[in-house]
Amino acid sequence: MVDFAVDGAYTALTGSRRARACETVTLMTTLSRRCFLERSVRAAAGLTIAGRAFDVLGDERVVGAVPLPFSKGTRLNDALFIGEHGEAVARVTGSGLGGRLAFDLSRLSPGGLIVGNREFFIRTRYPRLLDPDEPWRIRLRGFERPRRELSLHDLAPLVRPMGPHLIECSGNTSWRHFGLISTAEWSGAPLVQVLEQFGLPRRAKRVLVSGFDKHSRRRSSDSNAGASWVFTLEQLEAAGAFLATRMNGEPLPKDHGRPVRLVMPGWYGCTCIKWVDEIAIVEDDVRATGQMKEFAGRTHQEGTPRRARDYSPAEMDLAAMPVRVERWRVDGKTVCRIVGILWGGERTTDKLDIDIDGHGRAPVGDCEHHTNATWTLWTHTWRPKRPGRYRIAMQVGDPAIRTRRLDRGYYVRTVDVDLV
Ligand SMILES: Nc1nc2c(c(=O)[nH]1)N[C@H]1C(S)=C(S)[C@@H](COP(=O)(O)O)O[C@H]1N2
Ligand SMILES: [Mo]
Repeated sequence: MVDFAVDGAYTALTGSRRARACETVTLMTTLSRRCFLERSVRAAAGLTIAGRAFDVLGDERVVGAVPLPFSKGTRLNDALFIGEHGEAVARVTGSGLGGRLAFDLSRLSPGGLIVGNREFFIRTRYPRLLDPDEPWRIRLRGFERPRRELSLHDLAPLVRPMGPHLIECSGNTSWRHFGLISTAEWSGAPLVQVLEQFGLPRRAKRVLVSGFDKHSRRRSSDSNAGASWVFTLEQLEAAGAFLATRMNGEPLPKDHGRPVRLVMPGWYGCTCIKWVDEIAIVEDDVRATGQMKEFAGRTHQEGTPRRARDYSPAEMDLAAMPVRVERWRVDGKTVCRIVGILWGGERTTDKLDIDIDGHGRAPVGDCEHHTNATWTLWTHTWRPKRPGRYRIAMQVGDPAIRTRRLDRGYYVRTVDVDLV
């Protein structure tokens, strides 16, 4: 009974958010809700589930992907992240090159880890000069066969489900509450397969992928027109690059590249060219594109190399940040439940640490990291002793894992906590 009440309270407090989220974010399914209840009931009874003991009042745990909130407690309003005054989240601003939409990360829940098409972050909106009624053609350059272009019809037989993949803008900052990051389920055609099918020359090494990028205004305040990136065939193969035509079961929305975009799993969003209209086999010493140069700093290059071959892969390192700090009242005390994400990198870790206010690192309470393709939700229980402002920094305690952004404090967030 207690658990039912807890679940009820939890739903009541998050209900309105969820109702709003319903439209576009996949929410807890009936099945996972049922599991949630079952697990809550079993946990409350003090049972051991899957070999793990539950200290129900002291330490809330995640079972599988479903969180068990404090079994006897009331959820209060969340503590707010401060010092992130900038653009609003969850509201589209600007148009064309300056068009943006930040996803509201604080809404993530274990059952809602796929972002709907209308909420997925946007960096550059549909170019006004593009005519959606024109049949789409991808120009081919440098291919062996006399073929000059590809149509969507040519791609169709190669399109298949690609599963969930996360995209993060390399310029994802606190200015938009770090909301230039999202995950969707994609369908597309593996790029290397497309190249091979349509006459990839045997000696080909580098491939240029370009997207339509003519906007009525050539420059916006923080970006330049011209979207293209040069990859090696090995990079495309290793990352599992694909030409996406569908997102969350629907044709790509206009702002996300309709009718076709590149998804480069594990690489920053600036390589995920939208409105792909040209694929070219290029010389080994080809010059870097304007896009590569523009994003050199944000993709951790050394300086701004002039040749494409001098760019290192624009991969996202493993990173983590808090996305919500829930305040709960449990036994007359304030207990915080920090919910965060872990993403990027090439291998999973069981060594995620949290450092609150520089008081030293502690392992995160609950984090089961099974994939690098998409984000993982973690939670950490924290009992602040006094009200105040706290800096939350994440670290990975595995020297074999590169974490350039975490090392620099890029995703550190500060919260204001009131005690009750
Ligand atoms: N043609 C084109 N493709 C583009 C861009 C662009 O400006 N023009 N921006 C890139 C950047 S910087 C990012 S982060 C991703 C964002 O993809 P999204 O808007 O679908 O989230 O698209 C990439 N592809
Ligand atoms: Mo980006």
